[in-house]
Amino acid sequence: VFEKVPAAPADAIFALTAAYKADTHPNKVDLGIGAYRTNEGKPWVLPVVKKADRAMVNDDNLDHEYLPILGLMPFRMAAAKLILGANSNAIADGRVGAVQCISGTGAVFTGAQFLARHYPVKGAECYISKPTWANHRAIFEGVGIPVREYPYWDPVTKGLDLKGLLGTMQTAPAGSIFLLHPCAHNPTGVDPTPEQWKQIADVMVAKGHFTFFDCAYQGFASGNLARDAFSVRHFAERGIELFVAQSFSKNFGLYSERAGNLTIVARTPQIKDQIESQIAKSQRAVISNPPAYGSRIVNLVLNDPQLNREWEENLSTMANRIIDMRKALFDELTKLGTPGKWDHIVNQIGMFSFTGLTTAQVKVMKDKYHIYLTDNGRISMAGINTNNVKYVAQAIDDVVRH
Ligand code: PLP
Ligand code: TYF
Repeated sequence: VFEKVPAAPADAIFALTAAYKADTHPNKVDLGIGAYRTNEGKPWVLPVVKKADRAMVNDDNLDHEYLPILGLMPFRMAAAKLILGANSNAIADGRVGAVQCISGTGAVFTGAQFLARHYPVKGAECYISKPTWANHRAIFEGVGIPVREYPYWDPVTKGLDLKGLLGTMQTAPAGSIFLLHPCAHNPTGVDPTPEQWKQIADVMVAKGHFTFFDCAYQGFASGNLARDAFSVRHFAERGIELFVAQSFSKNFGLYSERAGNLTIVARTPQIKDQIESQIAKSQRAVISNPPAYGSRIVNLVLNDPQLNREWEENLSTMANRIIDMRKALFDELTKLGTPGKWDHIVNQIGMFSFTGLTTAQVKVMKDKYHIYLTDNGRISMAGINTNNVKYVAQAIDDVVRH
């Protein structure tokens, strides 16, 4: 019955990982998928996660019963507090909801599906940054919300196109949905400054747009949880209703455990309850109830002051290694006198750097040097280490000169 079904293209990022793994060249480098690596190029189980893991194994009170439909209650509350801050007025008012989801991807989907069913602005479209994480378009279109783009990356300055962004926000029909990255923008590594966030919030309020944050890198960007949450907290303090999708893949290194949360800041406690009840109804039909393992680890760490401190140290380890590698790559390019300006490598933030390399140059990086990065010139900084930074810089130098 399915012979007419056309084959879908493979996911570009996961295909890149597969190509890297299949490559037998001794100097190969994986700068593709956004996953943290140690200086030895290995995945890292955070020491604090190991500790929480051991505590769980020895806890005879834990079992494998189903979680509630909306997930593990203390995890949901801790996640909301993490992003909004312990002193959040919205939390004190009782108008913050939270839903445990299948990691950040599931949280974006859950929020998008709710909007598709209940957002009251007829024909509202979702604006995503140009460029953005490829899944954003797929998720919103998948639930039937048309997608448009707002300018974000300025190829000339290799920084933020604030004028373009604000201009599109101004001209978009009132009540549009805007998907924003609160920190460590994927793929560009370019974030608005606090002052720029205030300007963005001004326009969002003036136009009555709906704010949907997708936060996949809290603590991972700067090593500081509050600094990375500035945008979300600023919007919430101004009384803006919003959704925040939270992923614990990167900041806890829990990629495959799918620990995530959708935090909901509603206008009143009653509206919060209405939203949660509808999401519970939808969630029941998609996953019935979320998985326990990753959320239990996050919950243990967030609700224990000592473990929480250790987690922040682990976050600093990751953030600082990446910041060091930005500097190292920049220094090597400077030493080589590579044509062009490269300070964006150190100015960008988070997991990625948007190098400005063209698709043709990326192909040479792959074919000649066995260095794997996405076609848009994005490199995962976590793939760079003291052993390969010279090699990567020499390859960039070569492709830029030819
Ligand atoms: N949103 C952005 C911008 C991301 O970069 C990612 C992945 O890295 C995610 C969401 C979701 O990831 P996950 O589903 O693993 O939490
Ligand atoms: O952009 C990246 O590399 C990360 C990892 O479906 C990722 O965000 C990529 C694709 C995907 C899930 C995670």
